[in-house]
Amino acid sequence: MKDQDDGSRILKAVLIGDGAVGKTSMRRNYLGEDFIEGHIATIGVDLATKRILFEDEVVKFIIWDLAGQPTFEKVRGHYYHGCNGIILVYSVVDRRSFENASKWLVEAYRNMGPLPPTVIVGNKVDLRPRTPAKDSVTPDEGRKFAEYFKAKLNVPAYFIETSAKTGENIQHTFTELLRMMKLAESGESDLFVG
Ligand code: G3D
Ligand code: MG
Repeated sequence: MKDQDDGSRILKAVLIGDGAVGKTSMRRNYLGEDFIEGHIATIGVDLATKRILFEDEVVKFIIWDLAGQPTFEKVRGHYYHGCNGIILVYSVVDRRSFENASKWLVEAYRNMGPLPPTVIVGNKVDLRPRTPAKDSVTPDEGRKFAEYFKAKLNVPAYFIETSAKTGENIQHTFTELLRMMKLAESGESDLFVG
């Protein structure tokens, strides 16, 4: 899709995952201070947009940030439409958010059909050393989930662990998603897990 003002390419991504896993923090860390933000309070949906320079091209990048409350599922469905990419976030120190990750993908699939490129993110890695092993999610578990999902739904998927607190791998997460979204748009999409 093209922007009507300046003809630049528009890429839309949606951030999904349980509440408090760090979706808003990741987006803010990635975009820095200089972005336009909107909030639809009634349904808890945030929207941020920024023009970025990616691979020598100005791209209007729109990030939808869907609230985690299951009650809003019907309304949320609307926001999946037309999305070019998904960032699914769980917290590596909240096993429940990892167990719910597949539910989020099922919801996305229900609303979009075949899924666009997806980055699966285990956030809050800075807290793992202080968390009992039984409560935390290992990189191996995350990677296996991403591999399973990629094979089952035939989706370009990439797995990464981040910290929105320290900034570890945040730029990389969004850059990888942009790269996959551009590839998918030009029909050259490959299937891989990082
Ligand atoms: P959400 O948008 O997914 O609901 P938020 O999550 O971005 O609002 O983050 C929820 C809480 O987790 C916030 O703490 C935020 O600061 C914290 N958080 C997010 N990412 C990280 C991370 O990588 N490491 C650590 N240590 N904390 C993180 P508060 O206290 O503001 O509720
Ligand atoms: Mg949020």
